[in-house]
Parts: sequence; C-alpha cells; structure tokens
Amino acid sequence: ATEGVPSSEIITLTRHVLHDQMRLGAAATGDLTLLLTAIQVTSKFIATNVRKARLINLIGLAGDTNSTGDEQKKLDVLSNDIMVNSLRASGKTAVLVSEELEDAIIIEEKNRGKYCVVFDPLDGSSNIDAGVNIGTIFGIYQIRPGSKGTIEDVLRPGSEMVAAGYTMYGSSANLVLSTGSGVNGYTLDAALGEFILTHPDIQIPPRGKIYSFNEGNSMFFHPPVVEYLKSIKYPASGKPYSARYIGSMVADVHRTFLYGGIFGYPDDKKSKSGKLRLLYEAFPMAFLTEQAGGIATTGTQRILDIVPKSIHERCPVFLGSKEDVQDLMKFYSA
Ligand code: AHM
Ligand code: MG
Repeated sequence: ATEGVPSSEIITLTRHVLHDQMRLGAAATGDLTLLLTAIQVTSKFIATNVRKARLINLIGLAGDTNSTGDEQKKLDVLSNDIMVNSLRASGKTAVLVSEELEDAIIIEEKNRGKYCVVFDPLDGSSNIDAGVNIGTIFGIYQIRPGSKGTIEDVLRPGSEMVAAGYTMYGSSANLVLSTGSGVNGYTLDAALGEFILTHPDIQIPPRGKIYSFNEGNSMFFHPPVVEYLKSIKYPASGKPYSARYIGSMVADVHRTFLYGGIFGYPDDKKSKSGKLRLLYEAFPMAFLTEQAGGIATTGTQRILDIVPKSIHERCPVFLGSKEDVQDLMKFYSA
C-alpha cells in the first residue's frame, strides 16, 4: 500500500460476518447477521452516549431531573432500554435476559425470531463517573427446535451459544466477536459509523506476565487462590508478575486477550459463588476465551459446561492464557 493513500479494502463487521455465514451455506439465512446489526447499532448509540455522559447529565441516579425538569436516565438504564428496544425491533429475538431486568423478556409473537440474547448492557458501572473503560457484554443462543421461546432456551450451558462478544467503550469503541470460528476485533470508525476489522483472529498468548484480581478481597480468598498468587508474586526463579486491575471486566478481559496473563474473580469466604454473573458475563467471556485459545474455569470446572439454574446466578471466574490458568488449576487439584 502507498503511504497516506487510504486502502480500498475496508472490511466492516457486517461484511465479515456475512462472508462467514455464506461459507456455512444453506444453513445460514442471514438472520444472525441482522441480529448482529442490531447489536452494532446499540453499541454505537451507547458509545455516543458514554462520550456525552458528563455533558448531558447522564451520570447520577436514575430518576434525577435536570434543570428543565426532564427525567434523566442513568447511563446503564438508558443502555438497557436501547438494547431491549433494538433487539425486539430486529424481529430476530425470542428471549432477552438483561442484568438490569429481574425477569427475562419473552418477545411477543409478531416480533419473534429464533435467537435469545443475554446481555449486560453497561458493565463496570463503578467506573462510569471516572471516565474509565466500561463495556457491553452479550451472548446469543438459538431457541431449541420447536420452542416458541421460553426461559428454558437460555438455561443452557454456555457451550451451546452460537455467538458471543463485547463492546469496550474506551479511547475508541472496540467490538470483539466470535460466531464460533475464532475471535475477531473491530474498531468503530466514528467518521464512517462502521466497525472495521482491526484485530483479525485474536489468539491469547499461551503465557502472560500479568495477573488481574481484586486483591483487596485477599482476606476472604480460599487457599488455592492465596497460594497461586503467592507463587506468581514470589517466584522461586524469574520475575514476578505485574498487577493490572481496572475493575471493568470488559477492559480487564480485553487486555488479557491481547497481552496474555490471567484474570480472576474467585468465590471466597464472603461470596459463595463470586461476583460475576454466569449467563451474561462469565459465559460470553468464557466462549471468547476458548475461541481465542485460552482457558476459562471456575478453578475446578470448565465454565462453558455449567448448566444454569436461574438467569442471574453467579459463578467464580478464572480466564486467560492457557499456561497461566493451568498453573492456577494445579492449586485446586493439589
Ligand atoms: P457491575 O455489573 O455491577 O458493573 O459489576 C461487574 C464488575 C465487573 O466488570 C468487574 O470485573 C467486577 O465487577 C469488579 O468488581 P470489584 O469492584 O468487586 O473488583
Ligand atoms: Mg455487570
């Protein structure tokens, strides 16, 4: 390519997914592509609003009123509403589960499609007011054959998801997606309004040098985690690992995918199942991790094998570079 001359080969997310679906042949109807279009639009909308948040008073509690008396919606409530509306209007969904809503939404017949979407519309909310990275996480199931869309369609192991991804709202908006054949990263070109393929075929390095845990919870951690952390901080030989913890799962996982290392949110003496939600946090991230060549485990079990009993249940999470996660698992089997 000649320097300074824009490339005429721009691969947008839609083009890329469409191409992927066409490879699958007759089985592909284009429905997943359309559903992903709805998710992209939502991500663009949220990205814009995250950027404007401070200016238009979106920060603060839902229910606040601004100077002109209009109801202000908190950013995570707004993001949830945007996603629900857009997914319903796509005509491609049957069941929606959101972190923000206690009950699942069963889509009425006239708008019903064959996909179920589980999502956390704006994860990492404790970071919003400080302008630190936050994100949207989503996982997609297809309804079971013959089903009209019930909660049973989403109470299934993560290994049955057909796609999963997240959008990270940082210095740019990055959408990372897997439809089951590897992981690709796209960056929002704000001028074009399109997600452009910038990180094809993301592979997690087999070993990293970074660990990412909320060590403020150390006094509650169980022995395997305490011993593992000791082993990487006081190694018998070599250099100790670096600590990086943002407190936004999307950002911590994104860094782990690109640089390698291990991210963990364990269960502990205080939180019996940890903090992260199985359906719309652990499953999508575990799906992406495995697709990128890494491991995602509770310490004793593959996350994608868990069969959910309820839509908002939690689970312990360790994920990242294969060798690093294997090292941790040794402390659980010892
Ligand atoms: P949220 O859904 O209330 O935003 O909480 C989820 C977030 C994750 O993004 C992050 O990994 C974790 O909570 C951080 O928790 P902690 O502040 O306990 O370290
Ligand atoms: Mg969350």
